[in-house]
Amino acid sequence: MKSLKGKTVFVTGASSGIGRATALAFAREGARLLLCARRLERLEDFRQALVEAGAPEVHVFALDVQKRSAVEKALRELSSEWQEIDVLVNNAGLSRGLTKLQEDDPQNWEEMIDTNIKGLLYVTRAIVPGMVSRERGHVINLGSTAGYITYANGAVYCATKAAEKAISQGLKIDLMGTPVRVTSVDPGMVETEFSSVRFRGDEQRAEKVYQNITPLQPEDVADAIVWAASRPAHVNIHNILMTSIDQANSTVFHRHS
Ligand code: NDP
Ligand code: 8X3
Repeated sequence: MKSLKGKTVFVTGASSGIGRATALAFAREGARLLLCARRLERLEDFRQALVEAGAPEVHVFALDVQKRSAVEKALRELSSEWQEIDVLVNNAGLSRGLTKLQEDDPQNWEEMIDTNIKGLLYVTRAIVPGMVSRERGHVINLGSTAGYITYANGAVYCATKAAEKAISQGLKIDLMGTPVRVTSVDPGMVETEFSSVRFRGDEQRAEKVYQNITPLQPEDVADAIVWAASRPAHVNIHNILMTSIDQANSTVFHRHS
């Protein structure tokens, strides 16, 4: 097992759900944490818990990964002690709506594509060259069961996660000959703010998603991410496809009566 103590881990979208749980899990391993999201106050409130859990240092900053020039500027202007990122977790992401494609609002598509695909690319492009030149690093992307099988009314969200799968595979190929690793962690349903964001704050509709079913918890996904990051340096975990016991794929669920 590779120790993560003192390693610098950058998690995008750490203000909620899987990103937040992942930051905490890396803190418990003694990693230094660099965290971003749009809601800076949430990250600031979270900082003390991370230090208490074991993170020797925590730096948080506001960033909207949809904005290319903001991503480039923020990462270029990081102070020297935060420049050498060992693990990048491209977690920031969202879904908007659950609607037939022909009836959907294109604004929903823009948000999902700009965040889940373009945002991931902007952050990766800014950080991976440094990993290559330092001859160490690991990129861990959040995929989904939605990237394997498209479900009804979710064409564009599923397309963004299929794109994440292709990008993770392509990045691995392009990094051949370097020691930089690439992993895609691909969960099924996880109980986070994801559905509340998808339904723009309609909590009743969001709660129904998780009714009569055991979803994954964000900590389950965080465990898998830390496991992938802590494999020996010569081991590259390509994918971790994971669901709760009540899910077979993105369309087959077992709901308790
Ligand atoms: P949450 O809504 O709980 O968390 C999403 C995080 O992403 C928040 O911290 C949010 O922060 C951040 N984020 C969203 N947009 C941006 C942006 N433009 N710039 C920076 N940060 C952003 O959802 P999850 O934890 O469930 O989702 C995390 C990832 O996991 C996503 O990529 C999602 O697609 C993926 N996933 C989720 C599954 C699920 O069932 N929940 C299953 C499979 C994959 P803020 O709003 O403060 O910017
Ligand atoms: C999130 C899981 O099934 O809600 O990627 O799309 S799902």
